[in-house]
Amino acid sequence: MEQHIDAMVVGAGFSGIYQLYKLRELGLSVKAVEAAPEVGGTWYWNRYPGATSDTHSEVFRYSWDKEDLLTYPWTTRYLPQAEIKGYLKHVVQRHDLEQYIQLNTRMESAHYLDNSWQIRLSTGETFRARYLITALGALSKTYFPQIPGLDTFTGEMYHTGNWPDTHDFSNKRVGVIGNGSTGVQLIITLANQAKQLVSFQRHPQHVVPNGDGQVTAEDRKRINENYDKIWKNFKTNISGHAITESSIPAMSVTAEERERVFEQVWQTGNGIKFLFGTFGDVAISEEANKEAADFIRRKIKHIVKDPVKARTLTPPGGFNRRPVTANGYYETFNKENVDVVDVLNTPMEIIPNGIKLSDGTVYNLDVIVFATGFDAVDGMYHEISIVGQNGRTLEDHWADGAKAYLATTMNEFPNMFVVNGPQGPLTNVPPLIETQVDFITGIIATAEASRGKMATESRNGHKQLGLIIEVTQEAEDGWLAKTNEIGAMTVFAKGGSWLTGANVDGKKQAFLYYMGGVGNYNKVVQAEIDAGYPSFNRFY
Ligand code: NA7
Repeated sequence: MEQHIDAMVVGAGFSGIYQLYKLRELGLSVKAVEAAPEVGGTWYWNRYPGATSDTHSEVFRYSWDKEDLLTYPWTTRYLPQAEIKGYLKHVVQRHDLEQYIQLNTRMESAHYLDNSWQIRLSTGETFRARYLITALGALSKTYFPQIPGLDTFTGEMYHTGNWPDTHDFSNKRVGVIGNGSTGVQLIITLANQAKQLVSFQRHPQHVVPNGDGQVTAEDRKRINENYDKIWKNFKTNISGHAITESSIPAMSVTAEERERVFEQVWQTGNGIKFLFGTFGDVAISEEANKEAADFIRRKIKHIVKDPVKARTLTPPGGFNRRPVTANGYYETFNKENVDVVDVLNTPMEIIPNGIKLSDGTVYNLDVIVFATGFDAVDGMYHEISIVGQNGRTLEDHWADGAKAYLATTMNEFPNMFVVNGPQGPLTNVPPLIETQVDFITGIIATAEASRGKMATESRNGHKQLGLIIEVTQEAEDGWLAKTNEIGAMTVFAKGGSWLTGANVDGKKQAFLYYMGGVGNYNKVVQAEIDAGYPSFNRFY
């Protein structure tokens, strides 16, 4: 038996929760489904030791509930995972949204049939919804590289993005594969718990301290008084972080001044500020970027006492990935129980009792942790069968790489929207989600308004389906072309990371992110709204 609703929201993390709230505000009948046993999304699954947001606490939250914004407590400059999950749970309770959320439930398929979406859930239930909004998270499909011998290991094996309820590392020998933002947080934390910790590192990263610390009552008062300015800055700057960005070219100042500026950010944090707040061209000029990378290389040499470890930890190339930021990473390798090995030049294989390098060295391990990241942005979508108009599958539509107009919607998938989809800006995510959810909700409101009008005009009481909205192929292609063009102008083009799909073996490489800055992205979104959604087809 099909159950009829106005809208289905898939996922109950930052995106799904706000989308549910907004559609309820429109007066629609909405159901949200969430695979996990709790709300939280990314912040439910990523609960490895040390998991922390690396965005300042004051902007790692929603801005739409002003009262909550000013009163909900936090105490540190960056939020630990449990606090973020707790915050999202609080928002759900505060706005009485629990009744619309079905936990432990996945959407298995969605098929656009007879002008609405037929949706099948893992529980066996089937729904019909006029609108389908997927809020699956950009970093939710864990990536497990096929390292030789993977299945032979007899010890414990975990992925950071799917962490177990219980674990105990005391007195254990732990191998960590991966040293991105996740691996770095994990290594710093586990080094204090494990008997021995070895980082099996392929490419070293540039890790900048984050300047974490307590937020005092005075700090909070100042933040509260400045919130309007803080959000305005987010909406108009490049990074979307609570930092002052620089427009000064790195080479326009003396070497001493460059050193002073880099040092000041190194002392106060963080990695995003190091990229955008030191000099205005670190993300676009190879020369400026090299200056930043050289500074970090000098820091590593100075901090890490063992010259072999220091050499292994030093990245030879550019500072051209999503910045990694955490306190005390390089210092961690001065501990006797912590080591790092280079698995790019001495490739590894997993053996029953640990990891063996190509030079014959064997590391006996009790635990291997995969901090190997995600099949980012579109990874989760390949697990669901989504069929749009004329039998067009999302797999086909994304055969040459995932794409969505303004990261929110695709041609031939009418009345379907994705939150935080491909080609959105690389930025602080919660406020971006608000922009996208507001945009999506605005489009739905337009369709609903016309439906109301049709219903009024209908004399014979026929059920009216209302307006169907679909982005044009031209608009989608145009946005993709712009994204690729801008991405190619940045240092990230050579970064070989999840931003371009380069981290996953066999994945099509293209910019999954719009690198033109969140301010410019917001302008394009606003222009679309102001012009009455000219990039959309409408039909009944
Ligand atoms: P990342 O940043 O994608 O990092 C994944 C790490 O895993 C990275 O160090 C990879 O090395 C390593 N990796 C992946 N495959 C392998 C194999 N086959 N062998 C050895 N090492 C491997 O994921 P994170 O979870 O850390 O962070 C994702 C985002 O979450 C982050 O940017 C923040 O926005 C929050 P590589 O450098 O590719 O050689």
